[in-house]
Amino acid sequence: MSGKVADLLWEMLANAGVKRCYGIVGDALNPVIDGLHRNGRIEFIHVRHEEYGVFAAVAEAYLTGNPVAVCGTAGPGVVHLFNGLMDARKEGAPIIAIAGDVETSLIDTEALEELNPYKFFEAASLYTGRLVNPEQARSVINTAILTAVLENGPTVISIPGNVASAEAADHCSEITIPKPPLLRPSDADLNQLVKMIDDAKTVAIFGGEGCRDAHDEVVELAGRLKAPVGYSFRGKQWVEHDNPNAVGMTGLLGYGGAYGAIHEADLLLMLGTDFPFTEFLPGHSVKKVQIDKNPKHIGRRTAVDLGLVGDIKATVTALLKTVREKADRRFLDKHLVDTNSFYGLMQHYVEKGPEIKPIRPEFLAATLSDLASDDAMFFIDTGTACMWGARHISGGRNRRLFGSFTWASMANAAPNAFGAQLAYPGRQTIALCGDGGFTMLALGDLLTQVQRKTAVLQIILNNGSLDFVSIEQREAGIVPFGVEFENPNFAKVAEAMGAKGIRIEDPGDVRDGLAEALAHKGGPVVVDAVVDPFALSLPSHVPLHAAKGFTLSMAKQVWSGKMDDVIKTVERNVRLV
Ligand SMILES: Cc1ncc(C[n+]2csc(CCOP(=O)(O)OP(=O)(O)O)c2C)c(N)n1
Repeated sequence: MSGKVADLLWEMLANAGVKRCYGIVGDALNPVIDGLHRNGRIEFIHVRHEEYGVFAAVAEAYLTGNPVAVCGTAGPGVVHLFNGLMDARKEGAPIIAIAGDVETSLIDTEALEELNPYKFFEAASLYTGRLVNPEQARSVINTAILTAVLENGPTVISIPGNVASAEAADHCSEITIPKPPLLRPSDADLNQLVKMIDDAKTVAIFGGEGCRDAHDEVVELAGRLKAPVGYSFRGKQWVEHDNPNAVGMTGLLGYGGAYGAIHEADLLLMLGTDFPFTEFLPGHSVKKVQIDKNPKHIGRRTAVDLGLVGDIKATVTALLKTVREKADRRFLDKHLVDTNSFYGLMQHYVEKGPEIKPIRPEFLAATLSDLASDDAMFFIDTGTACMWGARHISGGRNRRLFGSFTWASMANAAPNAFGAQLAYPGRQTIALCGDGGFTMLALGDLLTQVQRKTAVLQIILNNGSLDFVSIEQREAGIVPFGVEFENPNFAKVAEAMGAKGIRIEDPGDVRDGLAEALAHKGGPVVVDAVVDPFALSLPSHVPLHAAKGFTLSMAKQVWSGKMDDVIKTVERNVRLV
C-alpha cells in the first residue's frame, strides 16, 4: 500500500482484526481520523465521553478476544481514556489507544493540550510508543498491536497530527500475530503435583478467570478428586454451571460452602486465580498449589507450597492422564450440604420478594436471571449490583457475566453492555447499573445508544445512594456520610432521550416489567427499579472486624439521632419481613 502514516496505522489495525474504534475526534486527532475514514475497514463509534468508549471496547475485546481500538485527542481527550485503560489492564483486554499528540515542533514546550504520554500512561499501558518520525511508524504500530494481543492489555500509540499526515516510510501493512503457545508445567513438576494430590486425604479447588475455556477439564478433575469447587467472581462464569461440585464464592460477596471447603481441605488447588482478598484465603494450615499462566500471580496473595506455570486447560488435561480417583466423598458431601443450606437462606428474600416493598434487589436479580435467555450477557456495575449479581444471576455454558471485577471502577456496566451488543448484535445484553454509576457515565451516552438503536437493557438499582459505600462505612464503624442523593424518574428521562423507559416501584410489577423490557427490540431500554436501600447481603464468612464495625456504626447512628435507619437495617435484614 502507499499513503500516509495514518493510512498505515488503520490498515495494520484492520489486518490485526480490529473492527471498531471508539472515541471522540478533534484537534490533533483529525488527520488520524481522516485516515480511518479513507480506510473504511474499521467502524468509528462516536461516543459522548471517551471513558464510555473505552469501557465499551474493554467488553468487546474481553468477549471476542480481538483487539479493539479507542481514541482521544491530545490532552483532555486522552486523559478521559485513562480510567478505562486501567480497567483494560486489570481485566485483561487487548485495547490499542490512539492518543492524539501535539505537533512535533511543540513537544516539550508546555503547548496547549500538551501532555507527556510516557509519564501519563505509565500506570495503565503495557507499551507506549510516541510517533515523532514516520520512520518509526511500522515498528511502533506492530509492537503496540502485538503487545496488546499477546499480553492481553492496553497499549498506546501517541501520534502528533503532523506525523499522521506525513508520508509513511515503510508501507508494509502486513502483521503476523503468533497464536499463544501451549503452556504447561514440565512432567517432573506434574509428577510432584500428582504426589501431593495422592498424599492428601481431601482436596478443594478454587478457580478464577484462568479457568476460562477449561470448564470440562476442571469439572472432571473435581469429580475424580471428590473436590468441592469454589470460585472468585471472575471464575464463577467458567466453573459454576453444570458442576455438581460447585460450592459458591468466598470473599465479601461470598455464599455457599466455599470458605469452609478451602479452609478445611488438606490440599487446595488454586487454578488461574489472582483472588486479591487474602483474609479469605487459608494460611499455613492448608497445603496450597497454585497454577497460573502468569508467573507473577503465584504466591502473591498467599504463600503456596508449589507454584506451577501453565494454562489451566492444558495443565489439567495433562494432569488428568495420571491423577488417581479418590473414593471417599464425605468431605465433598459435607460442603455440598453447607452450600445447599446457604442457598436456602439466600432464597428468603427471593421467595418473599413479591410481597415486600421497597423492592428487594435479590428478588429483582433472581427474576431477571430467570427471565433472561440462555445466552444472555450480563454486565454488573461496581456497587451493590455485584452483591446481587454474584448471588442471584445464574450462569450457564453460553451466558456471560462481566464487570470491572479487578479494577472495580464504577459505571462500567452500561458501556460494557454497549460494546458487547455491537460485537454480538441481537444477543440479549443486560447492564445491572447502580444509580450512582448510571448518572456518572451512562446517561450522556444513552444518546449514543438511541442514535444507533443499540438494543441494550440497563436496569438501574435506584436506591438513592452510593449504597455500597454506605455499607463499607458501616463495616468500618462509621456513620454513613456523603452517600445520599436525589434521583429523577429515570424512566421519564430515558423516554425524553428517545429510549424506552419503564419504572418499577411495586414488587408485583417486577416480573412483567422485566419481561416487557427484555422483549423490547430495536433500541435501548432503561428500567428504573426503585429498590430497598437497606438491603444487605451477609457473606458466608463475616470477618470479625466487619462485624465489630457494623455494631459500632449502629451504635453511632443511634447516638447521632439516626434511629430510624438502624431499625430499618435490622428489620429488613433479619428476616422479620
Ligand atoms: C470511579 C469510582 N469512583 C468511586 C468509587 C468508589 N465506589 C465503589 S462502589 C461506589 C458506590 C456505587 O454507587 P451506585 O452506583 O449508586 O451503586 P449502589 O452501590 O448504590 O448499588 C463507590 C462510590 C469507585 N469504585 N469508582
